Amino acid sequence: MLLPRPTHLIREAGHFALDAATSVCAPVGVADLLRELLTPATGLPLPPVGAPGEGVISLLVRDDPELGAEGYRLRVDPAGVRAVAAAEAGLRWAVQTLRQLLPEQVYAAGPVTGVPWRLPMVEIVDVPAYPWRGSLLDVARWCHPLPLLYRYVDVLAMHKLNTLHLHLTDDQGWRFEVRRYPRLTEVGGFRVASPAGHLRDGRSDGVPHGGWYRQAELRDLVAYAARRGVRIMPEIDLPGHAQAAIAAYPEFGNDPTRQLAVGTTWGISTHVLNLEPATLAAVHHILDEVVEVFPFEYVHVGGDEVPTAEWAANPAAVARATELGLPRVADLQGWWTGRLAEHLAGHGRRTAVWDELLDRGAPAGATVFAWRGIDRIDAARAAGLPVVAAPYSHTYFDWAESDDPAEPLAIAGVLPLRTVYGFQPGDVLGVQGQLWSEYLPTEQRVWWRAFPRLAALAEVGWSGPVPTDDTGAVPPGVWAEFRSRLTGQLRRLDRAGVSYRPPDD
Ligand code: TNX
Repeated sequence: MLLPRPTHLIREAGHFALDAATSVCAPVGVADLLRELLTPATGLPLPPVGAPGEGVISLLVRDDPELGAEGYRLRVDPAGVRAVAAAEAGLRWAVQTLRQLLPEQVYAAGPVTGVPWRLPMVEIVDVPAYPWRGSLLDVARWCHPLPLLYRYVDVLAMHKLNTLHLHLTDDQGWRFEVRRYPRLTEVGGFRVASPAGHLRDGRSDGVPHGGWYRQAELRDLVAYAARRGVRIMPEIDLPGHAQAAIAAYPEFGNDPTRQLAVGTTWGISTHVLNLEPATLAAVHHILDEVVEVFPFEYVHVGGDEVPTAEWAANPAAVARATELGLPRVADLQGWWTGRLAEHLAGHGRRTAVWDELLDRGAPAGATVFAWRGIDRIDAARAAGLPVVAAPYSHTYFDWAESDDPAEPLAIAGVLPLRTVYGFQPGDVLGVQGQLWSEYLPTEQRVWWRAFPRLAALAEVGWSGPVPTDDTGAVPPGVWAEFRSRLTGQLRRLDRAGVSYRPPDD
């Protein structure tokens, strides 16, 4: 019934029935969350009460070394509910578990009558396998509206996923308002056209697209997510995938006399930032505003797919490489990213980067997002760096789920649900599923590609990888057990009004 599967669960005979008299004893934020999640459908007021007792839902912070930062214990019996956790984060997950223990109608946005709001009698101890359980959403390729981002946060929290990685900038759009550089969004937020069909077809839709988020809007989203235990990691992708920024400020590029347009095709732009002190200072200013809006400890500065031809042709860049004693012009990327990491460290922040930095001198202590295959996970670990496992082979949900020609258009590749569920991340900080949005222009497409695969990855991240057979396949019994719980989870999504791709088997 529960997804992700809890570490220990004992089901006993009996129930606790919620009614108008049921009250809640919990830290204010946790009690508010419980009401926010249960009251709309149940209509129950769930008022606060000062002490635990008969008929009370108690959610309490108690020292408990076994539970770590996010674990919780939960007991439901006919007299009430008692959950404990070492921190409020664990209590928030306990709230999500309580919601899953109720009939699925609790996920409806409005009142549902005629449902017995009963919790089964259970004893649960639940501690996540990995501290980083993330989902990347690319809002640069298509500027998805804020209501989708709010729903996305809700659904991450339902799956005990604790991190939303917001990919805010790319060649085709800059979505983060920067007060000091308004053209980043005014110019960089809009493009004149997008590819029609697949990039390889070479057609353009001729339709302008654009948009961006105000800092105040993002702050509200961050606060909403925080109430649900979801942290938002911003990504400002630099110094490549930055054509939108160079279109806005040609002086950031390698030829300040050239006016580029915001990208209108997908792929890898050859245009990258220059490495001049003035541009570095501008990037520092941009990051200063990023950290004001996003309190999360990590800031992702990208670093994927950075072509170096423009640096090689730029005498200033070549001279800098020589002056720094760098053997290759490409190594300038490591040096430059190191300057960003230092700047972020000055703000008390940690730097996250894509795994390309491993080949170009990753900054000391940077957290590596390994995407170009499983071997990149090992490479990051060998370099002594913390790593989030995000390999395309198991976590690229922009890939189609099957090779059925009827699948909606996808970038490349096939990633079946079973492959995701069989993922063995190894000894890493955690896992993350990627929704690059080149081919996800609408909310419906986003959900189609996100679920059910994100549910499978959430379970890998929280419950730990499942045993696989010699061929790396998930054994039939293990699969069947997951599938039956997944069916229940998909009913919850139905009630929440979230669509998904029906599983094949
Ligand atoms: C590679 S993954 C990219 C993205 C694309 C993605 C499409 C990564 C760090 N860079 O720019 O959207 O492939 O699958």
